[in-house]
Amino acid sequence: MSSMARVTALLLVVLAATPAAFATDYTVGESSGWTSGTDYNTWLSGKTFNVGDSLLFSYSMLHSVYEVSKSDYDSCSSTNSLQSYTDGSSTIKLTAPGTRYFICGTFGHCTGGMKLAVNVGSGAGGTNSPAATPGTSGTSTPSSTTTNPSTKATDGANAAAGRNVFRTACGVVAGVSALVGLAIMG
Ligand SMILES: [Cu+2]
Repeated sequence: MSSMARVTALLLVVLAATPAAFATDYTVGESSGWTSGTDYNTWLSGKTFNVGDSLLFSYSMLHSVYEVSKSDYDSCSSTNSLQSYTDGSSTIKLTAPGTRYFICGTFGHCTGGMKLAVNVGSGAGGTNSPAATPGTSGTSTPSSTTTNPSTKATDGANAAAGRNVFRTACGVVAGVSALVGLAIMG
């Protein structure tokens, strides 16, 4: 039984550690890379980004990557950028949940659609909850079913005892009324 518990504990540790193992490196724009003329909303569709994932921007010297605020993303302004990358191959790690905004710094490229907003989820919770459910339901269900028959047995015994008391009372009443009847006649 203790070895069983040890296996379960080990399994829970492995499951808790899995999200890190599923960290994904996304190449922005796939084979097209980070360039003008690519629809990055199409590239984003169907993808979920979590903490621990990375974005790889691959681009020629005509382009650059500027991480900016939401308002600068909307207005395509790179003057107050949070980070800038110009080396042609930039890996950006998604370290916290929230939305990250990237634009190209070359004039006209962002307004032409060379911009990317990535929604980063926490990545926790979804993998933890299904693992916890089978373990707890498996141990609690059999113990509750074994208590039910014993309570039914005592209920039955109480009912039988009640019937016996009723029968005795009937006998006493019958005996008393018979004696009363004899007394009246006599
Ligand atoms: Cu560009």
